[in-house]
Amino acid sequence: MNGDSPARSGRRSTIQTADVVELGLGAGLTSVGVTGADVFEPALSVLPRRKAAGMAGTMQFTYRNPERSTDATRRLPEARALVVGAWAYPSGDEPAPDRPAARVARYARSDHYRRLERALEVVAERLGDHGYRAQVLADTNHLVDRNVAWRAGIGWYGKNTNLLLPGQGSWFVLGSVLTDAPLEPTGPPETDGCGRCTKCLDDCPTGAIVAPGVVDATRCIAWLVQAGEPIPHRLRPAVGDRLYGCDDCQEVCPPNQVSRPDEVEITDRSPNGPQWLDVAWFLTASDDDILARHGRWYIADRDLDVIRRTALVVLGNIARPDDGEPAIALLRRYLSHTNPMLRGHALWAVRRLGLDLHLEVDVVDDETTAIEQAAEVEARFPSDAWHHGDGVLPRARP
Ligand code: B12
Ligand code: SF4
Ligand code: SF4
Repeated sequence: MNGDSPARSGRRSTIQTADVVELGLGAGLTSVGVTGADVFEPALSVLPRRKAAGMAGTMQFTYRNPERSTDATRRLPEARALVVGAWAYPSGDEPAPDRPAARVARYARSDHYRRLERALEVVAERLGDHGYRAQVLADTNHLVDRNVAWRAGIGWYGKNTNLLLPGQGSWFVLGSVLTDAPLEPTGPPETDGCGRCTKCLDDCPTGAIVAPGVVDATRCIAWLVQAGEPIPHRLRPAVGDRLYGCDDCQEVCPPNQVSRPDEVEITDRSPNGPQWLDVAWFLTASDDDILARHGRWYIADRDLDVIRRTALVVLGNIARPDDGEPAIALLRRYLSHTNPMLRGHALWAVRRLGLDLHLEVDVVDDETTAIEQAAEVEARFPSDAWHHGDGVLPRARP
């Protein structure tokens, strides 16, 4: 997976924070910072609280073992510092095609994580040349990436929980190099760049940002489309045309409205793949074909029916009368699919499109009905305690 540059000899030569920052910027990172390898306290206290409040749903990632994901020395006991970098991805949009098409969030249109890792590997290799151990960690279960970036002072926690870089916004992926080099930290943390703005809270289509800095993942479309369970009924219309990821809370964010000075350069350095994908293709392609094109996406248990389930919801949300027979043929096929979750989502799409008369929905069996009934469960509303934020970061009150 990620590179580990072990000390190449017993001898170590000096390397300064300024050197690694310059190296990272030269490798294409937009911002580079350094923080110590001590425990990431905010996340250590927040992860278990969010989990206990039911806001993590079935998510694992950093939630699986907060003691590990907030303590880099679990990975490298002699670690002294983390060099964190932000890799920019294009923020542009493509016009929607004239056929039922599903939307992919910007960060997932191309393998920006791989490009981020390559840039971080340049830093790791140089640390290795100086005789230090260095490991690249980007988007793993082992480290809370945003907390590292925040403590290194490269950006602030937006109320949508994304990490924003001053003057650059949040269209970045984040990763770090863990090292035993005694690098001086950058910083201090940025306390607040949001001010009185609340646009992301107001405009999230599912109300998933339940308080400033608090996302309830069980309502967040970015998680719903990845999770292996049926998508709750009341949230299916809000999924809209999104097949993978959701960008709404970043699209409405004022700091992201300002065009980045180097957007053209970013697009050259890290070009994006298509924004729009053919829904019918996902409902007819084999597992192997889907994996060949989109295998780098997180798909719960690598079960491609999870993607097909979301494609059925998208079809139910966006099909138009003039899509006619092809959409009906696809839904007919899925009404008798062997997977009851897919039968249930097809049934929902049929009803949403008012196609009940064209299709024999009375064939619906008990198993499908049970799954759909379970998906009727109302999304929870967390206690008022969350409406005051986590209170673990020093910042101005909204
Ligand atoms: C789990 C996860 C998710 C989950 C949960 C997200 C969440 N907000 O918790 C889901 C699947 C929903 C998700 C969605 C997305 N994710 Co995600 N995700 C992760 C992952 C794997 C772990 C994050 C984590 O530990 N969350 C746990 C909670 C506790 O952390 P937190 O929300 O940051 O909590 C902090 C704040 O609450 C803050 N805080 C505390 N009190 C207060 C008070 C106030 C007022 C404020 C403002 C903040 C604040 O301190 C807390 C502790 O650090 C990381 C990768 C990694 N290994 O770190 C990527 C990561 C966070 N995701 C990323 C991305 C790109 C996204 C999406 C934009 C993708 C998309 N377009 O669909 C969306 C954004 C949704 C959103 N608004 O967060 C990037 C973020 C880049 C950035 N610029 O911030 C990361 C870092 C991946 C990467 N390596 O680049 N993600
Ligand atoms: S990613 Fe979408 S659903 Fe999740 S918090 Fe942001 S706007 Fe809401
Ligand atoms: S939309 Fe406003 S409140 Fe939300 S993250 Fe952006 S600046 Fe902050």
